[in-house]
Amino acid sequence: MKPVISVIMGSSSDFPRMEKSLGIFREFALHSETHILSAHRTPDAVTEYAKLARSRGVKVIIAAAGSAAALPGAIAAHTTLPVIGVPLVNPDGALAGLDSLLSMTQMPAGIPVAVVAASNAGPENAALLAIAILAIGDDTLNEMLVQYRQRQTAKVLERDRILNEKLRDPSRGQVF
Ligand code: AIR
Repeated sequence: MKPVISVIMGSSSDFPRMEKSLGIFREFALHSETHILSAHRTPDAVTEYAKLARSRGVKVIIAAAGSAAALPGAIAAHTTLPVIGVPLVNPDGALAGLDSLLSMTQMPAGIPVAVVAASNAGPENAALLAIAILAIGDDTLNEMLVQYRQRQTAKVLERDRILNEKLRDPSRGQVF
């Protein structure tokens, strides 16, 4: 089966955080492909990948990088596919993720990159946004997204119930 979603990351050091996206795709039974490609260290490979992705059947590209995170923009420059940037924190960096966030959100007019949260929520939200894009033309996938949100809502309401139960108990210890 051809992968419809692609997850590209700038370094193998990004993988532990991007694994979350892959887990979401497994949950939705979506076929994705994953590569390590760097806008600066492997510029020709990034260009080649971006140019061929659409003809290979890819529909959405997630591009994650830390520091001088040119990867989503470099990919977007060579494809009309939607590109979702995930700004990561480089633990060896000095700017705590502000560098990658600004790199991804300052694209020039004409070459858009959608950027998700600059936090631990980023990889999950990138996957969910990619799925939402695919779900525009796929009712089954959309139903799975609706159910994902329903489970999430139920979890929060359950936490609320537990919280209030504990708050009513004067002998309570730590609430959460
Ligand atoms: N990076 C790699 N090529 C260009 C950039 N901006 C990013 C990686 C990673 C960070 O630099 O995405 O988040 C540090 O990479 P490494 O390989 O030194 O651990």
